Amino acid sequence: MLKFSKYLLLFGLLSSFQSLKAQEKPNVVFIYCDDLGYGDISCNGATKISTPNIDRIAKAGIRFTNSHATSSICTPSRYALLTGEYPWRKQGTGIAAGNAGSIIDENQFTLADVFKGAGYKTGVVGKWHLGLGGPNGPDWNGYIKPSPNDLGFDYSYIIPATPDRVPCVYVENHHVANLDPKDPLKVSYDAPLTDLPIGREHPELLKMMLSSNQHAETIINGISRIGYMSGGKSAWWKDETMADEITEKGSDFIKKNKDNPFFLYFAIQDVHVPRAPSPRFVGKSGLGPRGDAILELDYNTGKILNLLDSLNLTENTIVMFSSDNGPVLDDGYKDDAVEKLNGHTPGGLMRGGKYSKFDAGTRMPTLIKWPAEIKPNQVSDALFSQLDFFASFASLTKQSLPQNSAPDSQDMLKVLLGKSKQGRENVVEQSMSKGLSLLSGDWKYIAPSKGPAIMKDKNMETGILGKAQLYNLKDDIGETTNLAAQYPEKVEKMAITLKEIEAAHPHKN
Ligand code: NG6
Ligand code: CA
Repeated sequence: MLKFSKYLLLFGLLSSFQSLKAQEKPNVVFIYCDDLGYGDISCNGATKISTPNIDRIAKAGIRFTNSHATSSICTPSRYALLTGEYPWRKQGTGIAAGNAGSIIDENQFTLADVFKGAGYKTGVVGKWHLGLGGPNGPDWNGYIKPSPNDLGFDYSYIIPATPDRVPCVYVENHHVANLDPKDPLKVSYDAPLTDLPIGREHPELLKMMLSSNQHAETIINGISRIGYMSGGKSAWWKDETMADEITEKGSDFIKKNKDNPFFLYFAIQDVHVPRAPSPRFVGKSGLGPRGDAILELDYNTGKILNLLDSLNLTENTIVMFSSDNGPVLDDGYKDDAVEKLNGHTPGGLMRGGKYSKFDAGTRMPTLIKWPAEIKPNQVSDALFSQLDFFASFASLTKQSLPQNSAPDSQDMLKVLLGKSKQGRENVVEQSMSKGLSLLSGDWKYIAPSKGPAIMKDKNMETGILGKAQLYNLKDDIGETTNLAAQYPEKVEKMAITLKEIEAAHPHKN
């Protein structure tokens, strides 16, 4: 009997040792959406739209209420996420053209490298928007380098820039996917390439009408885009199947790697313009295509969660959910986003949105679950930045970081696991107009800057020009009352802190 229980004890010890081992290397799936606002999901208070699958993540883990992208636009936020460096430290991190060269240096240590160093298989599917190839951009018809595969990812299947920008093709690892060499792909952001119609000349060919001239160039799939392209027809994407295809590629990556630790950066394009979700969702939200795209996003989030369930991976997989910048309604296409809003508040209680200096621009929906380690149903108001995933995952996977890498990332592992609510002391927010703001404790300081960002959408103001602004977010989360004149010392102190942060780690290249 004694012998038997001894074995039992030994067995118990061994299995707990093994599970501890496994928990050092949980799988990580990071669902990073595009232009989704804090208030766009029902677990953050949306009442006009329901997102039950996204809410599953919140229920099973932590919902963060004060977590930030570094910027209110895409490229810099994604740069910061993958490098742990404030994007404004480096030149050329603004919204990237579709033929831009790689913004991340090939020898820069990335978030994917952290996981790779820990023995993970790493993959990115979805929107990249960080440039490809050398300084003159990629060779679309040849071997593309650097691609994400040169930046720490073992596998990539990406939209090179944005869905509203050419080229309208996917890049898989180092090549344009499904390209027929007999029909080479040409891309230009300067000169029109003459053989394909362009939106501003052929509105009769458009299935999505334009609300401004920003997408008035090459028409692909009845939608005109930013930039010119021609050729490569066999490789063209179809907007209506894009989310399904990305989800399928992500699912394939998970299935293929189910027996080893993996990191999947699942950068789904919803709910960026052009909003052309699958017909399955059209008309279903009652809020027009933007709402329908949110339903599509929720559905595909559910697909990923269900896949993890069916593969028995849920327990030891971290699922994180966030967005690259705040919401925008009318962003150049007539898609009823304003007309059918129906009282929905994409930015939650915050003011502003995409491009903006106000908090809806960078305060992001942020959810995390990891059943093996994180207790369900938590809400955390800790100040967190997407910069911090880098150092936190290095800490989780016990990786030390090379010198000068991820200079702005802080180890917030305890916060991410719900074991502490002691977040950052401060975070810097960047707007489209490159204006910087500092959030610290209850206070937000917006530095005077030349501004303004382009903003035609009257519901999403961009900021006040030329003057310092100070808001107490505890009393005034909607940033309605500028207290700068009332607290000049606070303004001065925060301005100095911001300058100090700016000067702290010059970009090294
Ligand atoms: C802007 C585009 C907008 C969108 C955005 C990128 C104009 C006037 N506007 O410059 O349509 O493409 O860039 O969005 O061209 S983001 O989410 O990738 O930052
Ligand atoms: Ca975006």
